[in-house]
Amino acid sequence: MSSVRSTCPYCGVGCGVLLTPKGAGGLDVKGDPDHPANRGRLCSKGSALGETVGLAGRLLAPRVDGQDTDWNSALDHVADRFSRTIAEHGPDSVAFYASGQMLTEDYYVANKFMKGFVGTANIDTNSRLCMASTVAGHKRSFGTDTVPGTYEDLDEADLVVLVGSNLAWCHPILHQRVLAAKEKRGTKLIVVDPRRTASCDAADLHLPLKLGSDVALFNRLLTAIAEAGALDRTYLSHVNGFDAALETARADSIEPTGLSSDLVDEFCRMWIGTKRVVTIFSQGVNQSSAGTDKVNSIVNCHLATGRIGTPGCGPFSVTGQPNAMGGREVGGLANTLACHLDIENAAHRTAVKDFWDAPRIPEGPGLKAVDLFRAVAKGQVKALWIMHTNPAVTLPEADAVQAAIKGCDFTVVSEIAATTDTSVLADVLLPASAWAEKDGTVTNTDRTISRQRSVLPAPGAAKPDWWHIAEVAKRMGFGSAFDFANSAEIFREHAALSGIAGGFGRDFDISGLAEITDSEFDALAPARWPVAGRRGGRFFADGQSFHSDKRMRMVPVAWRAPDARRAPRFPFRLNTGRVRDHWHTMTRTSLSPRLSAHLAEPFVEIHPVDAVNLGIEPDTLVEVTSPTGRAVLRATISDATRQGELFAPIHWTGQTAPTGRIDALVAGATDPFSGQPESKAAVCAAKAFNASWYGFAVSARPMTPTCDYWAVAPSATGWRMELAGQTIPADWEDAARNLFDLPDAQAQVVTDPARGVARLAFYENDLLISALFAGPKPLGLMRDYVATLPNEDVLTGRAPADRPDPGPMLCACFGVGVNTILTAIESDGLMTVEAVGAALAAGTNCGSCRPEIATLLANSRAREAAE
Ligand SMILES: Nc1nc2c(c(=O)[nH]1)N[C@H]1C(S)=C(S)[C@@H](COP(=O)(O)OP(=O)(O)OC[C@H]3O[C@@H](n4cnc5c(=O)[nH]c(N)nc54)[C@H](O)[C@@H]3O)O[C@H]1N2
Ligand SMILES: Nc1nc2c(c(=O)[nH]1)N[C@H]1C(S)=C(S)[C@@H](COP(=O)(O)OP(=O)(O)OC[C@H]3O[C@@H](n4cnc5c(=O)[nH]c(N)nc54)[C@H](O)[C@@H]3O)O[C@H]1N2
Ligand code: SF4
Ligand SMILES: [Mo]
Repeated sequence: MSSVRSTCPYCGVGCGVLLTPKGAGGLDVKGDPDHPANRGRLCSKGSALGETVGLAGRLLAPRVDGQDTDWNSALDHVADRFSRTIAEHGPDSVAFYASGQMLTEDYYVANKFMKGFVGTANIDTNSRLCMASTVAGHKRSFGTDTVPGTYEDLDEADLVVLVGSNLAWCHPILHQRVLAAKEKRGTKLIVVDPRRTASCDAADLHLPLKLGSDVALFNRLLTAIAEAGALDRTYLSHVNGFDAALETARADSIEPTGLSSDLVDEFCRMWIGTKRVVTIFSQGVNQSSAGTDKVNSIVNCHLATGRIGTPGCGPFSVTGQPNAMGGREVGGLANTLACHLDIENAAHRTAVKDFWDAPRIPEGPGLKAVDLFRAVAKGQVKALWIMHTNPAVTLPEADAVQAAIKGCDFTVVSEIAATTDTSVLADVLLPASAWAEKDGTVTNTDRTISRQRSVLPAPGAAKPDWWHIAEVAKRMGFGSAFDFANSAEIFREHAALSGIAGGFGRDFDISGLAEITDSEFDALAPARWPVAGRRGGRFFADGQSFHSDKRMRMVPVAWRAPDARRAPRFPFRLNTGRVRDHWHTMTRTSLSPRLSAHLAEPFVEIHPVDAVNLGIEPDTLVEVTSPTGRAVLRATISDATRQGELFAPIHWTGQTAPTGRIDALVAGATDPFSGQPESKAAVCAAKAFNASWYGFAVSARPMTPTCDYWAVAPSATGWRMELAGQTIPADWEDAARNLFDLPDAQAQVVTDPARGVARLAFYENDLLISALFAGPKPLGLMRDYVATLPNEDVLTGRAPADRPDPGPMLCACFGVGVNTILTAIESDGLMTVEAVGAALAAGTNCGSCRPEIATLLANSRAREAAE
C-alpha cells in the first residue's frame, strides 16, 4: 500500500506525515521528508499517532437524549430546535463554540452559517483561550493579524528568546531547529519563564521572572535599546508612537520581575548586541490579563530596532493548535469577519454579505468565550453548538461552565469521542470523522497551508464536521449556500472571498487558488501565503503596515499586576501548562500507553521551602483551592518553580482524574483588549491532603473507583490507576472487588492490619487479571513492572533481580526508562546525550526526550562533583 501525505493533527508546527494504512484500521505514521516544516522529523506525539486511531471510545452514531439514532432524525431535530429558538428569541440566543483544531473548510462553513445565515456573531472559538492576545497585539501594531516571520528565521537567527514558551515540549520540532542552529552557527538561546522548564536545558540564560511581569522586563529592554543608541532611525520613520512608548517604558521599573538587575542587564546586552534576534512567544504571554500589552511590549523592541521581516529577525508568535492560523484566516472569532476583514467596517460587511448572498450579517462583534458561557449560564443563550473542543474542562471557572452547559435548553456537541466531560452534558451528539478520515487544509505557525488527507474509512456513521453544519443549514432553509459537494469546493469559495479581501488591501489573499480543480486540490503541496514569494514570505521589512495610514505603531504599555490580588487566604499563584506527551484533554493521547507512561498522573510542582512550610512530603497529595474550585494533585517538590507559585498541568479530566481538573481553580479574569482569560495566574491556597491510604491498581479491564482521589492511565495490557482516600475501607477485599467489578473471581489476599498494608490479586481461569496495592504512605512500587500483567509474582511489587525496574518512561519511542538511563550513565560513564543514544537508542528517534536526558546527565555530574 502506498503512503499518503498529510499533516500531524496536534501542534501548530504543522509537521508533514506519511500515512500508510496497515489493515484492520491500523496506521503506520512517518515524518514526511519533503514537508518544509519538519523535513521528516516527528516528535513523540506525532510518532505515536498510529496508536491513537483505534475505535476504542469512538462516537459512532448520532445520539439524541442518550439514544443512538440515524442522521436524518438527529439533523432534523437540531435544525428544528435552532430555527425555533431563533424565531422565538432572536439570532443572538444561538451560539457556536468552535476550535483551532477544525480544518479551514469546517471553520469557513461554521462562520458562514452563524454570521451570514443565523445572523449572529455569537461564534467564538477556543483560540480565545490561546491566540486572542496575539491577534489583538498584532492588530494594534501592524493593522492586521499577521505573523511576520517564517521558520527559516529560526535557522538564521543568532539569538532566540523564548518568552512564556516551553518550546522543547510544546513545539518540539521547532525546538530541534533552534538546537540545530545553535550547533551550526552558535545561536544563543534565552528563556524567559517563571519555571525552569525542559526548554532551559540548552539555554545560555534563563530569566525566572515572576508570573505576569513580562511587560516590565521588555519595557526595560526598550529603555536600554534607546540608552545604548541601538535605535533604527530609518525604520522608526515609518512608526507612530515611539516617544510615548519609550516614555511609558522609562517609567516602569524591573522590580515586578523579581529578577536581579545583573541578570536583566545581561539579557539586554545580549538582545541589543545581536542583530539577528527572534523573540518567540506563546501562552506565558497570551494567557494573561495583560496579554495584549505583553505582545506589544515585545513587538515594540523589534520595531524600535527595525528587527522585523528580515532573515533571522522578528517577533514570532508560535501558534498552539494545528489550525489556529486557519481559524484566524476565516474569521472564526466573535470579533473578526472573514479573510482578515473587520466586522466593524460597513464596507467589509457588505462585501462579505453580498459574496455569500446572505440574508443578514451582524453589525458588531459577538460574545467572546468567557462571556459567551456566562450568557449560557444566564439563559440568554438558549441553543449552543460545540464543535471539536472540550470547554467543560478547558475554560476558566470550569465547574460553572459545566453547570452552564448542563443547564442550557439545547446543546449539540460534534465529537469523535463518545464520552468527554462536555459530551456527557449534551442533548445531541454528532459523530465526527477524525483527522485521518477527513479532507481539507490547515495553516501552521509560519502561514504554510498544508493538506490533511483521508486515509482511513470513517467508522460507523461518522461524517466530517463541515457536513454536520451544512446539513443543518440546509434543513433551516439556507439551501444553496451550503450545497457543498466536498471540501475542495469549500476551499475554492474561501479562496475567492480572500480575493475580495485583497481588493480592500488586506494581506490574506489566496485568490490565486480559487480556481483549482478537485484533483489539483488533492495534489496541493504545502504553500506559504502570501503565495507569490514576496521577500521569502516575510512581512513588514519595509515598515509598511495595514493601518489606513500604512504606518506601524508602537503601543505605550505599562506593567499591570495579574488581575486577582493575592489574599491571605489565597497566598499562591497557580501557573498552568502542558506536559511533553499529552495533548490537552487527552481524548487521543491517552489511548497510547507509551505517551501515558511519561507522566501518568496530574501533579502540582511546589518549591521545597513552600512544601516544608506546609508540611507537604514528596509524592503525597496536595489539596489546592481557589475562590472558584478545588483540586487534589500529587506533590512534585522542586525548585524549578518559584516560591509562592505553583505549577499544574491542564490535561486531566473527569474521565481520567476528577480532582485534577485544573480550570476549576482558574478565575474568569480576561484581558481588556483580547478577552483572553488569565489561565496562568489564578490565586489559590495549598495544603496537605492527608490521605490515610494510598493505592495502586492494575487491571486488564476498566475500573470503577469510588475513593477520594484517583487517576487512570492505559498500560500495555489494560489500565493502571493511582488511588487514595481519607477513610480506610472496612474490608479491602470488598473494596477491591467493587473497584474491579469482580464479585466472584478467585482472590489472593495479603494484609497486614498493623502496618495498614494490603495486597490483593484476582484471577480468572488461573490468569491474573487485576491487582491492588495499598498502604498508609505513598507506595514505592515498581509500577512499570507491575503494570505489565500478568506477572506471576505481582504481589511482591518488585521485579525479579534479572529484570531491573526501568523506572518512569523517558524515551517514549524506544520505551527507555529513567532508571535504565541512570544505570547506563553511571556504570558506563556516559557523558553526552549522543553517548546515551548510542548505548540505549534513547533520544535517537523523535528527540523529544533529549532535554530530559541532558538533565539526568547534568544531575549525575553534579552528584559526582559533590561526592
Ligand atoms: N505536548 C503538548 N504540546 C502542545 C500542546 C499540548 O497540549 N501538549 N498544546 C498546543 C497548544 S494549543 C498550545 S497553545 C501550545 C502552548 O505552548 P506553550 O505556551 O509553550 O505551553 P504552556 O505550557 O501552556 O506555557 C508555556 C510556559 O509559559 C510559562 N509562563 C506562565 N506564566 C508566565 C508569565 O507570566 N510570563 C512568562 N514569560 N512565562 C509564563 C509557563 O511556566 C510555561 O512553561 O502548545 C501546543 N503544543
Ligand atoms: N488553565 C489553563 N487552561 C487552558 C490552557 C492553559 O494553558 N491553562 N490552554 C488553553 C488553550 S491554549 C487551548 S488551545 C485549550 C484547548 O482546549 P480544548 O480545545 O477544549 O481541548 P481538546 O482536548 O483539544 O479538545 C478537543 C476535543 O475535540 C475532539 N475531537 C478530536 N478530533 C475531532 C474532530 O475531528 N472533530 C470533532 N468534532 N471533534 C474532535 C476531542 O475528542 C476533544 O474532546 O485549552 C485552554 N485552556
Ligand atoms: S511538533 Fe510534534 S505534535 Fe507538533 S506537528 Fe510536529 S509531530 Fe505533530
Ligand atoms: Mo492553544
